[in-house]
Amino acid sequence: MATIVQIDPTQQLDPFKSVKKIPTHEFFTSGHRTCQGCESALVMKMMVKAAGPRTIVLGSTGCMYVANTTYYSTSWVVPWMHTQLGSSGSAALGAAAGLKAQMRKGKMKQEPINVIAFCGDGGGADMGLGAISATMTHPDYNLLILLYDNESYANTDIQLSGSTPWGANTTFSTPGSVKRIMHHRWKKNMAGLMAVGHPTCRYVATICMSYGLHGMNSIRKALTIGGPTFIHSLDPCPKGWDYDPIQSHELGELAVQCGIWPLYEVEDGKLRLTGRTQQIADGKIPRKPVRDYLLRQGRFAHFTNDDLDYFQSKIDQMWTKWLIPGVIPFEKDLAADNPPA
Ligand SMILES: Cc1ncc(C[n+]2csc(CCOP(=O)(O)OP(=O)(O)O)c2C)c(N)n1
Ligand code: SF4
Ligand SMILES: [Mg+2]
Repeated sequence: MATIVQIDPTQQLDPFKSVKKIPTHEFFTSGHRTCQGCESALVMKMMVKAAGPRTIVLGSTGCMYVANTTYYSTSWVVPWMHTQLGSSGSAALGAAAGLKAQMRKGKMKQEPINVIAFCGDGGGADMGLGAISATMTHPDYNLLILLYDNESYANTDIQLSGSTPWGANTTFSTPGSVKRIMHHRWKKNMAGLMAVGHPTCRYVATICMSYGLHGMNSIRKALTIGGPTFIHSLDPCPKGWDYDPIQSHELGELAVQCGIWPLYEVEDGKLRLTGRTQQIADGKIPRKPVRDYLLRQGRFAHFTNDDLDYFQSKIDQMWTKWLIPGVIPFEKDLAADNPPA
């Protein structure tokens, strides 16, 4: 017989109905040294604004640690702790378990406190994957892991990670005159991996803070549902992607609009496309060509037309063959592939 696990109450964070309803209080404020146009810094600001004041934030090494806590200054207004590069999962689980024990022993007031651990793509999709995966199998602790994905090990000068797109120019994959494409692997599918491999994780979502209300409401939903939850955010990074910082917001929108970054959530095993992605899938707005997105970034400046066509064919394949790319079959298409007898 399955063990029934008692999950502690969570804060009931209703979605913000519109941008006008978003509170003006800031819990991630001035004092950081991220680059101009850094979308990951925006993610931190919106993440903790969505969560509210009764929140503990834990962050693994990376730009969002180093640039946010330099020389005894910090932009965090809520309690914050640094954790080692690969240990956002362990830190989240440990903090949630510690709070639970303190409250059970009467050493702290019983109240729901949000525990959010963030990690970069290097820290989350590569180095800390094991700890995150283990944490997602503990249904009796309330915590959120937010992976902010700038598609490189940005803080140490833009080395490629398992989340770097095919062909991108990084300090580990600089195009040369003999060999143009130096990175041949397709981006790792973290949200799909978390959703499919961890039935104890009740909520997984992809977000991009160019759609801020959507991103904040996904965070509020994750924290309200409780148990271990996971959100993957795509964050344009002017330094690593090589573009003028003024374009950050637009690039995030383009990533969604060209279909390279589908927005979806998996709640209790049920998949739902969200935001612009849903509108594209419903045929309400067209999916833009991926070249519109790639050619805005210096990291793809060496692409030939053949490279762009190949990239487009991979995105098309994601959209026609998979609903969560690479993991969950797209039902509409499966039906077409296998017509009823
Ligand atoms: C175990 C370990 N290896 C290497 C480093 C050096 N290091 C510090 S930050 C960083 C980059 C992390 O990349 P990511 O998690 O993607 O975060 P980003 O810097 O892109 O925000 C690296 C490799 C470290 N701190 N710890
Ligand atoms: S390198 Fe990228 S992620 Fe790091 S602070 Fe600069 S813009 Fe932000
Ligand atoms: Mg990174």
